[in-house]
Amino acid sequence: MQSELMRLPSGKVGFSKAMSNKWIRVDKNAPGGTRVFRAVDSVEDLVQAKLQLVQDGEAEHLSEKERNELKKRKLLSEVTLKTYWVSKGSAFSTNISKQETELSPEMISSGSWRDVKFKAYNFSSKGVLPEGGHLHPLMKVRTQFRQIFLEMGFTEMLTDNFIESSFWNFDALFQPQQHPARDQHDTFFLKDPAEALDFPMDYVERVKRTHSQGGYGSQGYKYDWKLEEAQKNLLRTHTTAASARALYRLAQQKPFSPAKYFSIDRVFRNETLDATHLAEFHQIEGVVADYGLTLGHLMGILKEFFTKLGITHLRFKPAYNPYTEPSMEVFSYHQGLKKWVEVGNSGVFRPEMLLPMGLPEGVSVIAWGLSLERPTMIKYGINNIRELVGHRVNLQMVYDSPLCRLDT
Ligand code: FB9
Repeated sequence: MQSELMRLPSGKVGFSKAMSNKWIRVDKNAPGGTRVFRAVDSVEDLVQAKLQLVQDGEAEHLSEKERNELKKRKLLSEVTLKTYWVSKGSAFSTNISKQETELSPEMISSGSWRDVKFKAYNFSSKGVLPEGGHLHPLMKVRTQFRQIFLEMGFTEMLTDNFIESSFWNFDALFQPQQHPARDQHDTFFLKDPAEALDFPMDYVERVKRTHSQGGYGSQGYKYDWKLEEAQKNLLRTHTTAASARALYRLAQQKPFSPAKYFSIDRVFRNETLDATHLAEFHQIEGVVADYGLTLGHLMGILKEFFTKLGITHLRFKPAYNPYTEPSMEVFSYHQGLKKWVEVGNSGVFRPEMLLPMGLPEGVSVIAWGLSLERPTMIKYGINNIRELVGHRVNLQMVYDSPLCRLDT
C-alpha cells in the first residue's frame, strides 16, 4: 500500500523519484486503498553510477546539467584548482637590481649608462593629474553673465572700490538723507577713514539743491541737506553707486552719446542673516542711457537678457525704489518649483538723479539688477548659502564644481 511505503525511511523521496523515473505505477482504485505496483523488471540507480564516476576521478564525463543536479542535491561540490607553470624569464635574477628611470648628464659624460639597465617606458600608464587652480562656482557664473552682457554690447563699469561715500551711494541717486536704508541697521559705515572729502563741488551743489528745494520740475524732499551726511564713508550697499559714477562721467562728455554699462561685484548690507542671505552678496546691474528710453525698452531688454539665462516667461510687478520711477520687480515661472520666483528688480532712473549730473533733457536711463548668488545656488543645486560662500565651504565642492552653462 502507498501509505505503508510513505512510512519507510526516505519513503517520500524514493516514491517521487521512482514515479518520475516511471519505475512504479499507482492504482488509486485498488480494493483496500491506493496500491503501488512495479512498472519495470529492474532498475539502475543512475545517481549512484554518476557519483561512482566522480569517486573514480572521471567527473569530466558528467554533463554540466548532471553536475548541477548533483550540486543542487548537495551530493556534489565543485572546487576549481588553478595551477601555474613558472619558468625563468629573460630578466631572471636572484638579486633585485634597481632599474634606472632617469638618464642623467653624468651618466652620459662618464659612460656609466652602458652598464646600467633602464626601466622600459610604460606608455600606457596614466600621467599624474597636474595640480591646477579651481574657479569658485560664483566666478564661473560671473563669467557667463559677463559674456551675456558683452554680447549684448555692454561695457563693464569700474567697481574696484568696496568703500564708497554716502554721496555716491545715496545722495547722487536722490535717496534722501533720512531714508531708513541709510542708517546703521542696514548699512556698514566706516570709522576710519570716516569721511570722503573729494567731490565735484558744483555737482554736489546741484544735488543739495535738488534734495532740499527741488528743481528740474521736482519739488524735492524739502529738508536741510547736510554735506557731512554725504561725506560719511560706507561699504557700498549696491553697485548702483558705481552706475551713478559712470553716468556722471558720461554726462561730462559733450556731446552726449548713448551708453550701455554693466557691473557684477560685491555689495554689503547690514541685514539679518538666514539660509539664503549673508551680509554681502554680488549684485549684477545693467544700465542703458539714451534719448527717449521708456518702460517698454526696459521690458524688452529684460526679456532679451533673461532669455539668455534660459528664463523665458517673465512677468513685471510695479515696485518702488528711491532712485527709479517707475520701478518693476521681475518674476519668472520656475518649472521645477512650480511657482513664480522673483528674478530681479528694475526701473527708470529719476530725472532728479540724472539732470543734476548734467545729462541732457530727453535722455533717460533704464536699469535692472539681480544677485549672482541666487542663480548660482539654483544652477549648482545649493540650498544653504553657507555651502557656497564663507569659512565653512567644502573646498572639494569648488574642485568638483562643473562648468556653468546658464542657457540650459
Ligand atoms: O537675483 C534675484 N533672483 C534671481 C535671479 C536669477 C535667477 O536665475 C535662475 C537660475 C535661473 C534666480 C533668482 N533676486 C534679486 C530676487 C530675490 O532673490 C531676492 O530675494 C534677493 N535679491 C537681492 C537683494 O536682496 C537684498 C536679489 C538681489 C537684488 C535685488 C535687487 C537688485 C539687485 C539685486 C536691484 C536693482 C536695481 C533696480 C533698479 C535699478 C538698478 C538696480
